Amino acid sequence: DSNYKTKQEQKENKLIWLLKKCVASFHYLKKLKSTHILEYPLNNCSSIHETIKDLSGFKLKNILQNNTNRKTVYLCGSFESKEGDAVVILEKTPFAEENLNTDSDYFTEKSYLEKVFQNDIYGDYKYFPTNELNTVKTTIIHPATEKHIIKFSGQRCYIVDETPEIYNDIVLPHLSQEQFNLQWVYNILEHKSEADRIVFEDTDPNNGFVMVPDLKWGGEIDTLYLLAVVNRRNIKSLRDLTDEHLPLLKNIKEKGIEAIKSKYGLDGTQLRIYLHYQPSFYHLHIHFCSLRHEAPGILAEKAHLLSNVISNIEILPDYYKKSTIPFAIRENEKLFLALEKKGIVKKV
Ligand code: M7G
Repeated sequence: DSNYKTKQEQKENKLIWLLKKCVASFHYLKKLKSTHILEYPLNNCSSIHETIKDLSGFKLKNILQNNTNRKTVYLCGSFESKEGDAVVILEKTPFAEENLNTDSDYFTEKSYLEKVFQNDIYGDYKYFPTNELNTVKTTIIHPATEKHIIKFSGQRCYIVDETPEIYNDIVLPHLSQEQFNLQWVYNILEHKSEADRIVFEDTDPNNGFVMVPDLKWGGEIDTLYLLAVVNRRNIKSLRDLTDEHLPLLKNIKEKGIEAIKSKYGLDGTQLRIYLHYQPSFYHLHIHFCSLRHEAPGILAEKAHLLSNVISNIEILPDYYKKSTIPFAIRENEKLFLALEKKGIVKKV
């Protein structure tokens, strides 16, 4: 009889334990949703990207930034009958050398000239090349989070000298609350998106990676921009790298260069290969860019050449755990507020 009773109690205890687990999981999911980790709707059916044909449904709210050097404008708005904000990026594309030949429509009557004025031997014209030669690279982010809107706003930047203490006490806890969703990265790794764009893949779980054209790349060789996304999911950024990752970093460098050489004919000496700190996306990835192209994010406060990274770790295995790594931050970012509260940065 007492044996039966203990068994009953055990069953009841197990049930209570299971119930408690369910409640905890529910609270955990709720918490994830309230942070920015689950920021996208789980149901993708309402995605603007399935149906959009033109920008007639775009309702412009404001211009986040107009970069005349890059001939790029960053717009914030929304789409008719779609929930949420959208960021639309319009970029006038560079000339592609492969289109500059005598057969191209630049030099036929399909493209036309409008004279503005003439003075002696000097003439000023507006030229209207055919549509094919005149594309505007367009990136649409929808639904866009507040963090996307901040990322593309032309705000004042500040340099923060991030010591390991600042990273561990302020930046890292902030990252677990606030970071961009990594679904697009996992979609690449799992061949759910951009599978037909893969330039190279090494499936090794530890040292492997997938190389794809970067979202920013318009496709001209002169502005070549590829991204190597590592298979491992536990490396957030440069900060996490130690000698344990040397085989991975060397593998990416060697095979990434080889892949670009064989597909695009561009030599390794013509590539700028680097990591960003801070990155926007905390899943390790390496940028491979044409040396001739001044891509966004190649400035000293953000880009770390892969060769330097490898060398620093070879000299000191935990170099990036111990060093102060400066980075630039916009004043409307939430992390800025956290750093400001601790007196680490101050608005000027
Ligand atoms: P980052 O160093 O984390 O941030 O780089 P950054 O945006 O400040 O440079 C992430 C890189 O991933 C950037 O170069 C983006 O252009 C690129 N990227 C972002 N998304 C959302 C995608 C995507 O969906 N597909 C591809 N192929 N590249 C992306």
